[in-house]
Amino acid sequence: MSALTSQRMTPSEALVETLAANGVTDVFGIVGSAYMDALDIFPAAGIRFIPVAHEQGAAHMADGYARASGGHGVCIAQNGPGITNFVTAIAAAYWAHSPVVFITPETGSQTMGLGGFQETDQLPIFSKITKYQGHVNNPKRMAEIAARCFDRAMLEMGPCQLNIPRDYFYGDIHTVIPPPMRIGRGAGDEAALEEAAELLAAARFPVILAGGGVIMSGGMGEAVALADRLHAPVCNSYLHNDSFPASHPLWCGPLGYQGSKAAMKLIAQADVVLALGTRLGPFGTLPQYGMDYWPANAKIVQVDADPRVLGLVKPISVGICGDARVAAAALMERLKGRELACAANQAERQTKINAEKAAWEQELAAWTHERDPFSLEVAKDSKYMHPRQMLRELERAMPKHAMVSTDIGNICSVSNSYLRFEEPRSMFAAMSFGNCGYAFPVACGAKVACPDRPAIAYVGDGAWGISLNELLTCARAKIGVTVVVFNNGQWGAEKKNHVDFYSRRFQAVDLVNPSWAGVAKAFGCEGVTVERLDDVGPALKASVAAQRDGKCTVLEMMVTQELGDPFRRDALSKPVRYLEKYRTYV
Ligand SMILES: Cc1ncc(C[n+]2csc(CCOP(=O)(O)OP(=O)(O)O)c2C)c(N)n1
Ligand SMILES: [Mg+2]
Repeated sequence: MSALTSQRMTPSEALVETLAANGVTDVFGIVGSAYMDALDIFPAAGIRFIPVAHEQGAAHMADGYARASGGHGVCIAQNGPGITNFVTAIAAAYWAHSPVVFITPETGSQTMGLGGFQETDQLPIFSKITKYQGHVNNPKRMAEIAARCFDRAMLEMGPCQLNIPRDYFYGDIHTVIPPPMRIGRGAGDEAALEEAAELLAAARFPVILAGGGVIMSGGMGEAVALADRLHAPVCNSYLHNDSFPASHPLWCGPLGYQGSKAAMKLIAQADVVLALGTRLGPFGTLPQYGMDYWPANAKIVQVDADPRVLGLVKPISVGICGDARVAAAALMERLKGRELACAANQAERQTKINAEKAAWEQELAAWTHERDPFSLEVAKDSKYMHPRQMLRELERAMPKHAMVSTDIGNICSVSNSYLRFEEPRSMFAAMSFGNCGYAFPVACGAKVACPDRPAIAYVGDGAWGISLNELLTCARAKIGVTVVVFNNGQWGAEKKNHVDFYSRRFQAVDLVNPSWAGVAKAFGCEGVTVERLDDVGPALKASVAAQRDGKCTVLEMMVTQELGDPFRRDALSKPVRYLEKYRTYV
């Protein structure tokens, strides 16, 4: 019988059939009575339920799964506390533009408002971090509203909530299972595309800024073709180092915090920037290394699938609401046979690109440790590794097709200079939401989605404390990931602010750690303590080999307490105190 024929079923069956119709094979969560009636039939629908340690982990895993696979990531939890545990991870998925469908069973419709058990109003909590909130207000509408969540998550690229009063899983209904509705975005407005093509054809120094939209649209090939045609240097947008192949001669590296000076120096010279699939987020375009590189006088052509971000942060000359891949192809088509002003100085431009890249490589190679007074002091008598050297060793040993997730912290930020990729869906950084504890569960979800690719999480030792509970999930479900824990014994990124702004009045930034390798072993995972640079590469390779056997390994990197540039130089100021008792706190 076709799915479009109405059939008698229960709402639980309608939900599970809708998941199956959307190709769902994995769901993350913690078991709960609220949705047990649906969970019971997951196996018969070919859906694996992956039990986690904390619901935040489940939603992060759904995010990682979505980012790695390009499909939906799905999670579910018990009404009330299970659902509120989702909040941080859903906010993170929102800013990562992940099509996560999170299913939120709610307290029963008969007692809602009476303050019964595990009751809270579950829609307002997520109202600002979802693209759509579907509330099943009648059990007969289960399939319709569930299907809409899946459709909208893809249409708008972000988390959608499916809220279901728990008594609505039961019943006797007749329903159709709506087939998935995937709407193509197209290239965008014809006139805008024409205007953009004209600007690009007249440009003397065009630069492409390849953003997350290139990855999500599957448009890397089109971006490469366009770059080749224009012979334009290509920068990755902040934390999207996988938006353009690093081995390509036109690749210049990422903009933003701890990004590539070559990319910054080259985009600074642009007369036309094609911002392809990027919202030009404010944090990702801030001055770095003392350089205000954004080309304020350049013409900016911005392409994004979300019309609301066009011209939002940076003034633009042309805005194109379209799919990055299709828009790039359409621009290519419009440049066909056209004379390009930038063809005249192509060789000169490549020479500049090569020179800037070589200079940056040289600088990085010589930048073996941080050189500010605090860093020199703390590293002087340390027997541990300099973080930058350790990151370089990881880079050298990085396996092909690796997926790397990165957390929020000083060393994770510095790693931005050392993460280069050839293929899309390879870098999963905690994006603009910036929550510590993101990387590990996201790597777990990515690994479940792509079991044949190596999955590696970079995590600071502070952030590790937030997320390490999911080692249980890895051990139980045999999820083979490598966690590189940077053990510097401090919440380093915040300590850096104490150094730079608070006269080293350290407070709550020093960490007393157990042996993280020992902890990993106690959880049933592998654990290795690495103290020497020579051991970094072999340890990474061995852990990646062990992933094939479903083994999760924690590599505990013993590093000095030196600290790279601060995160929020832009947002902090020197303390001012007026009251006598605080006078010395400056
Ligand atoms: C959930 C959450 N809590 C607090 C912060 C503030 N914060 C940003 S970076 C940081 C320190 C990270 O320390 P660690 O993970 O050890 O990495 P390190 O900076 O030492 O490399 C903190 C606490 C945050 N971003 N997210
Ligand atoms: Mg730390």
